Amino acid sequence: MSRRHFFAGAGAAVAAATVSRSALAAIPEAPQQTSADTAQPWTPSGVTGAGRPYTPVVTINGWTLPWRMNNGVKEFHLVAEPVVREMTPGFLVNMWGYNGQSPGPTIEVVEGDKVRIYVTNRLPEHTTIHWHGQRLPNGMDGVGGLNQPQIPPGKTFVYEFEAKRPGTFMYHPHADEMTQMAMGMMGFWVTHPRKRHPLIDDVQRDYCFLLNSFDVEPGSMTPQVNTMLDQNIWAWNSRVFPGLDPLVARLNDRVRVRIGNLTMTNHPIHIHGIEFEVTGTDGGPVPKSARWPEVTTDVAVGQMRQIEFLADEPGDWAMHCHKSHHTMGAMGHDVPTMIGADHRGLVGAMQRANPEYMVMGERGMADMGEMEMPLPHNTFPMMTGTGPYGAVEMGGMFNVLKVRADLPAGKYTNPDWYQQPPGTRAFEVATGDMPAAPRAKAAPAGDKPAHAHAKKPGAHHRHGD
Ligand SMILES: [Cu+2]
Repeated sequence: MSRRHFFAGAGAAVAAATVSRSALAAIPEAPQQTSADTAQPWTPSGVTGAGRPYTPVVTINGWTLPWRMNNGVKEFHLVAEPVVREMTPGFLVNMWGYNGQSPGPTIEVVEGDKVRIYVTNRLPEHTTIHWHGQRLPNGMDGVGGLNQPQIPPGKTFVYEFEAKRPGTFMYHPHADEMTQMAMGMMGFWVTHPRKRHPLIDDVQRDYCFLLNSFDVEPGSMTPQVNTMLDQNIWAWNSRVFPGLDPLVARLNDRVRVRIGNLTMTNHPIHIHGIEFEVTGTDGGPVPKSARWPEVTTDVAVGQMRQIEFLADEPGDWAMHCHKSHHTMGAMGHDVPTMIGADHRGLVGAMQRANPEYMVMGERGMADMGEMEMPLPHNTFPMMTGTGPYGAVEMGGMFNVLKVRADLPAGKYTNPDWYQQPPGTRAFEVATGDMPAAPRAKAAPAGDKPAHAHAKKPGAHHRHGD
């Protein structure tokens, strides 16, 4: 899964700058990740002095960057580079990221750690990294032009600071941000407390993901970077349902989920079946007196929210952004509402002129979930995914929290669908035949025909076209 090697490009850049062989050897290796699967927690082997044991964070469809100790400093090597990210099986997108993936690997350290991060730029343009939320020397804050010169293509810069505050952070470029973040350059950062912290509870599961969005024209492979608000792909860690790995928990585990928003709009993140509290933000742990129970928390642009709950209800619980357009795949924005419109008599006439003509949405859009319509190459359906009872009719920012009594402690493997105890599922009662729902009256003569409401199969309209 994880392929580790010395990064040749960095060596070439440094060698060209006539640095000695010993300096060359001083650059830590840059592990690469080739898989979009959720990596098992990474824990250093044989390393002492790493602080108290902590529950490692699990990055949904991501991984944690291995480090090495060098004279008491934790050394990391990030490589900014073009990557191909599988957003869901069958849908590949050209992105920019770090060490083979977008988002980049999660950086996981302990409060008080001295950290040295090598950043090699393999992009076609300059970049920097800003360490969102960290207390650090001004010259390490990563705003190109303000705090440091830009990192030119082919060069390696080093950031050094102490991870002073425990908490939930992220990293991203502060150079040509619009382009570089629209292309997927971002990553997570978790600093665990060194000792027992009055506002940071022990948890059995600790998950993290970034909210991100892309504008990828169906059938194409590279995001449009100038799109301000009309992104059509709403993702967690550059993955979309049904490509997202579930959050799994053993019954009665205490679970922490860390969420950061690097899209251009807010996302009300909602979990079914349990209540949670916001226990921290990128500003630090929330005082206990300032916490209240929620089932939805809004994560605004540039914010991070750390939520915690007791997984004390077994089942397969939906977890999703509550903006319903964000739980859909690449879709059209200018499809008119057809609910209640009566197309009887129209379809036959239209199909004589255009055999592909079909009516969509007359009874709502739910048919879309099961409709096997031809799609352009390299995209994913607007509503998709299958559960134990049929089409889930979702896409984008939708995932499942799987709580199981029989899940071994510390295991993150994806269990099968929940077996509901007999008699605990919504059921049908006999009512006899009900009259059909009323339809709109036929339009009076002279009104415009409904042809403007038709949509060819596979056609993807975009807002603003
Ligand atoms: Cu959303």
